[in-house]
Amino acid sequence: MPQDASCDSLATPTSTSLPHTVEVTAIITTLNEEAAIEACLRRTIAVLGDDAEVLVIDGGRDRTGEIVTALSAEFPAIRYVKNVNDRGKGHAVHEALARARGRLLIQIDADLQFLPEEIPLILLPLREQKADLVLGSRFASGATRLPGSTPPLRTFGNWLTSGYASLLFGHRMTDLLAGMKAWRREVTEQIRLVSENCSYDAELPVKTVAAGFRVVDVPVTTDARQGGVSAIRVFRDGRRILWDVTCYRLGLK
Ligand SMILES: Nc1nc2c(ncn2[C@@H]2O[C@H](COP(=O)(O)OP(=O)(O)OP(=O)(O)O)[C@@H](O)[C@H]2O)c(=O)[nH]1
Ligand SMILES: [Mg+2]
Repeated sequence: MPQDASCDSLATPTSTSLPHTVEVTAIITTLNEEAAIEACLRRTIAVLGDDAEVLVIDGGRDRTGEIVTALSAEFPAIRYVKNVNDRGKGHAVHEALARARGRLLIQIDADLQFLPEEIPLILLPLREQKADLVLGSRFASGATRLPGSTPPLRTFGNWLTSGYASLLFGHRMTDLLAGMKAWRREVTEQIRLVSENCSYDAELPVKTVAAGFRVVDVPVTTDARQGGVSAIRVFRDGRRILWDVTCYRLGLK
């Protein structure tokens, strides 16, 4: 499939707007993920089946685009979008939502910390109508954390933000910042996502809870990042996420 036109929209779309024509859309945002993206896509395609599309929204400057475009010739389900004025992971997800045609949506990080083989596990509660949004949790009972997957400082930051958001929104979430999550498209048709940076990971589940949808944690396996460099700065981003979660609660964002 040909590469999508580059996107550089002024008014960022924030919700799912196209009618759904496939069962599943997988959203993969990338910032210089040339080391992991091919394996991530092959492993994702292998578990999704035919009635699916995979959107890669790329804000980086490495060979990710080249690799994804070549793979899209082999797998027509893959669409590559060069996010020209990329403003962060949240912005990339907004651009994906404007293009997504799935009844169910999955967002999985490209760095293979979360395993594409476990995508069916997080889709199950949606398919069984037991949840509207599912978080692939590194910290729920039954989760497996492989060596290097959850360094202590990040684990503490995640524990703090997850606990704070759970208290504020009255619903226990064990891994607010899960890098693999899935939801019914009605969720992102209804809620309004505004954060263009890393706060997106918190904004989606808390606004989903606030809108009265069912949010469920499913224990998953996590591994260390496979190559590339993390975009996260623990103190800067931790503070930002705590502040933004407060703003979401107060209706300021
Ligand atoms: N388009 C785009 N993608 C991004 C940006 N920042 C991160 N990503 C992608 O979003 C996913 C999550 O980013 P990571 O840097 O792995 O963040 P994280 O998983 O929260 O942090 P680590 O635990 O350190 O890996 C990866 O696939 C990144 O390539 C960005 O600014 N723009
Ligand atoms: Mg990561």
